[in-house]
Formats: sequence, C-alpha cells, structure tokens
Amino acid sequence: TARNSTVDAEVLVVGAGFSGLAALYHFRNAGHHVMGVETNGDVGGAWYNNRYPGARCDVESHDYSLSMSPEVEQEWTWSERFSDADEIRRYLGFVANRLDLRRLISFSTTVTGMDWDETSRSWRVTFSERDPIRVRYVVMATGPLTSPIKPQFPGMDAFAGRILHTAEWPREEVDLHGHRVAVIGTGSSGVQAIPIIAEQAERLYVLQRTPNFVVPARNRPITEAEDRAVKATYRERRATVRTMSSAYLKELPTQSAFDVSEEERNARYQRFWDLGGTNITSAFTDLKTSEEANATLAAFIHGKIREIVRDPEVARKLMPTGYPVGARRICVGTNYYETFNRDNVELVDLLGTESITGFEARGIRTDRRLLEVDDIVLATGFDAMTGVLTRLDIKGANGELLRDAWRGGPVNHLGIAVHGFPNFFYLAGPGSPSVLANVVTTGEQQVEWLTELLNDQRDRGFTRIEAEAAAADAWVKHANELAEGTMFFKAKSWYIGANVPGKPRVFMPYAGGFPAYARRTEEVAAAGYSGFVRS
Ligand code: NA7
Repeated sequence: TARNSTVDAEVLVVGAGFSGLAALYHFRNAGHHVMGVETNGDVGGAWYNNRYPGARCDVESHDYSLSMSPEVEQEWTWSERFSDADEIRRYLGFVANRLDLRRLISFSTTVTGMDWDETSRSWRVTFSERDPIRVRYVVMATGPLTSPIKPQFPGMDAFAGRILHTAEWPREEVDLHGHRVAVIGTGSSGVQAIPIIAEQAERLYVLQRTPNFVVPARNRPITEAEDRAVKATYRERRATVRTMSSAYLKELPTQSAFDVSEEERNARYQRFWDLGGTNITSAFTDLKTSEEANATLAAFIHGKIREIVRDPEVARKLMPTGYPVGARRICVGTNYYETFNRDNVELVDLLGTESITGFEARGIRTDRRLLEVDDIVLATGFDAMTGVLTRLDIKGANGELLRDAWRGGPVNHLGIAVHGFPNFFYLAGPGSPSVLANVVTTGEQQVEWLTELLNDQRDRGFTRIEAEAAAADAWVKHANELAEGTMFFKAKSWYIGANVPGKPRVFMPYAGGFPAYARRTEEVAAAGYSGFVRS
C-alpha cells in the first residue's frame, strides 16, 4: 500500500536479549518486515552487560531458556543448574545463529528517541550513530532491569581508583587480586559478587544499607542423565511451566505453615535450604499472605545467619528485620554469609553507626574514618521497569513525552501498551508479571500475543492501534487490587520505585501470576482487542 512505502521497516524491535530475539523470530516467521537494533556490539541484553564476578541466573537453566524452537531446545546443552552470565550470553549467540536472526539486527546502534507522526502513521526513530528511520510499529525489548543507578556521592570525581558498576562491568578481565575494594550495595548483584571479590581482594569492605534475606544457590553441574530426561519431555515441561504462577517448574505447597508442628515446619525449611534456590518462599501456602507465617521463615533464616556467622555482632547486622521475606526480592548466594567470617572482609553497616560522607582520592570517607581502597564497586541496582523507557525521548500522539505521561506512575494497558502512544509496545515492563516470574517465559508469551496482533492488523488492513485511556485506567486498577493484599508494600524496594529518589511509589509488576496474566491478554485478543482503538 501507499502507506507501507513510507516506512523503512514495519516493526522495529529495540534490544537483542531474550525478548528481542523472540520478537525478531516470531515477527519474521509471520512474514512481517522486521528490523532489530541493539546498543551493544552483540546479542545478550542484560547478560551482555552484567559481567561482574559471580553474575548468575536464579531461575534454573532448563526453564530460563527460549521455548520457541524445539531444535534449539534439543541442540543446546546447559552445563549448570543455574547458568552464569557467560553461558547465557553464549546461548543467546547460539540462538541468534541457529535461527538466523543476526542479519536482522543492527548492532552498536543506540536509540535516543522517537516521535509519532500522525500523517504517515509511523514512528520517526532517532539514533546516536545513524540517520533516523521510519517504522510502523515499535516494540521495546529493552528489559526490566537494564537502566543502572549510579548514586552521586560528594567528591566522587576525586577518587583516584576505579569505580565499577556491576551492570556496566568492563568486557576485559578485571583483576582484583591484591586490591583493597569497597562494594556498595547488597542486593542480588552484590550478594553474588562479594564472596568472589573477597577471595581475590586483599581487603574488602561491604557497605550495606538494607540487609536482604539470602538463601544458598547450591549450584552444581547438570548431569547427562538429567539433561536427557528434560529433553525427552521438554514440550510437556514447557506446557506445565505455563500453568505455573512462577512460569518455571517448582514444587507447590499444600499446607499452611501452621498446619504442621514447629519441628516439621523447620524440617521443611531445612529441606528447601539444602535444595537451594528461591523456592523456600513457597514452602507453605501462606508465606506470601500471612505475616505470622512469614515470620516463621524469617526466624529460620535468622537462625542460619546466627549459625554461620561467627561474630554475633556482624550476624545481627546481616539480619533483615522489619519486613517480610519476599517483600524485597530474595537474594541467592554462594558462601555469602560465610564470607563475613574471613579476616579480610569487613561489614560496614550504613544503617547503624556509620554513614558515607563522600569519596576522596584515597577512598570512601565515612563519619568515622577513611576506608582506603583501590576500587569501588557500585552494586547499587537499577531504575527498574520504567527507567529504560523514561530516559528516552519518546514523544506520543499529543506531543507528550512518555516520561511525562508516566510522571505519576506507569499507566499502561495489559502491561504492554500506553494510551497516547499508538503502535508502541514494550515487553517485560510495568503491568506485566515479568520480574515476579520467569522473565523469559513472560517475554515469549507477550511476543506471541503481539505476533497475533500484528497479523490481525495486517489481515484487516489496519495501520494504527492505540490503547484507550479508560482501558489503561481499568488495567492499572486491576493490577493495584491484586497487589493490595500482598506483602509487597511492607518494604522499600525497586518493585515500588523506592530505590530511586522522586520516583512515584506505585507497585509496578502484575502480581496475579503468569497464567492469570496470559489469560487476560488472550481474552482481550479474543474480544477483537478490546480496550484498543484500531483503524
Ligand atoms: P538491588 O537489588 O536494587 O540492590 C541495590 C543495592 O544497593 C541495595 O543493597 C541498596 O540498598 C544499595 N544502594 C543503592 N543506593 C545506595 C546508596 N546510595 N548508598 C548505599 N547503598 C545503596 O540491585 P541488584 O543489582 O543487586 O539487583 C537488582 C535485580 O537484578 C535483582 O533483583 C535481580 O532480579 C536482578 P537499599 O536496599 O536501597 O537500602
């Protein structure tokens, strides 16, 4: 049609991580003219950037993988129960090669912004490195945890050593042997990096603000027999995964924490502790809903910290108090608490007696002393879910920027579209279950849904689709209602934007679980994309 000739591509996919590769694959296979851009020099997304020591997934490898190609599923062999960043990056490289996706992607190409043009019904997308292009649809596959936060400390520029953010780790090997190092931050990234840095560094200061609950990973090699067993029934496994709230396979609880004796309860916690991974929060049916039940798990983990950490004062400082287990993302570590028994490691408790006053040439100045270090590692996290979208200049149909439209929180329809921003979609962001479930599966489901939508637009000769304001309001209301009964509001966390000064405090993820989310989106499609205006 005349309109088609005005665009350089029908669909632009931004980002070549898990969701981006899934989008390129499905859209291309459905016959859409698709183009991908990626700011990095290769595929991998978050796993390309997070090269800090110990960077590892906390969902098991067989489930944390793309289901779209049975060939890839059979041909790729995971080596460990929980894959490290390097292996995941190699996997995504394999996927891109095997499914011939690389030719669709323009690497080292950074989107700076985009404007909707009503006359041509297209997005004009601008880049740092090349001339703007016009596309009919934009799909942001930019990840939920990809916009790093670098807190500003007074005198930061004066520091003579290196400052490294975990999510912007240099590609070349960083040798910390013999160095004095400070790590600021004890979330998932810090918890993984700290034990490994401790083995290399001459001295390590761990600067902790809010303690997190840390459970052991118990990572290990996957045996050939295990791999064979999974591959023999992989399709069935994928189907089962999609019926699970977590979108990965796990044992489901059948009893309340108070259906059993204290002894039995602790034996069950011990079993999950020994198995490793995050599933301990699903040991009983009411751990996520009853504060009393949750307190029994908190007490169990406190007991572990007391048992492992020799210095009782250090143990006390490491114990999270005042919020339920799971209200902040539970961290998965290897020898995390054990690391604080080392002579070269010191915990600096920023919520207790000591606080950072600034950086200077030789290290970090606190109100009590100078911590002399060669390197400072910022394990300080991300402007989660919205940051990557609101940092760009995305200008919608009424000339409003997305960051302004989202000033009061990320109002969205179905966790995928925004009123005022026609033909614009994002994956694994606010309003979707991505960060509360297996982000790979949730991303794939959204891509499948979008593929059907693009097919339907084409079949009907439509070139424009926009979420209605009322539908978006209803979706946000529904998502809020699901979150209200949960414990997520009982802690400061990136789920509610509490880690970014000035960010609106709204619970961003969809808390109803993966199957409920998938069902809702399917109902909308079956009703001819209710809540969207199309023409
Ligand atoms: P997180 O989980 O957001 O952790 C960031 C950590 O950095 C956390 O301990 C913060 O303390 C700390 N932090 C942040 N800013 C400061 C300042 N200014 N001073 C001291 N400490 C600070 O990020 P991660 O990268 O570990 O993990 C994010 C997700 O990525 C993770 O959940 C996985 O899904 C993958 P606070 O808790 O705010 O007191």
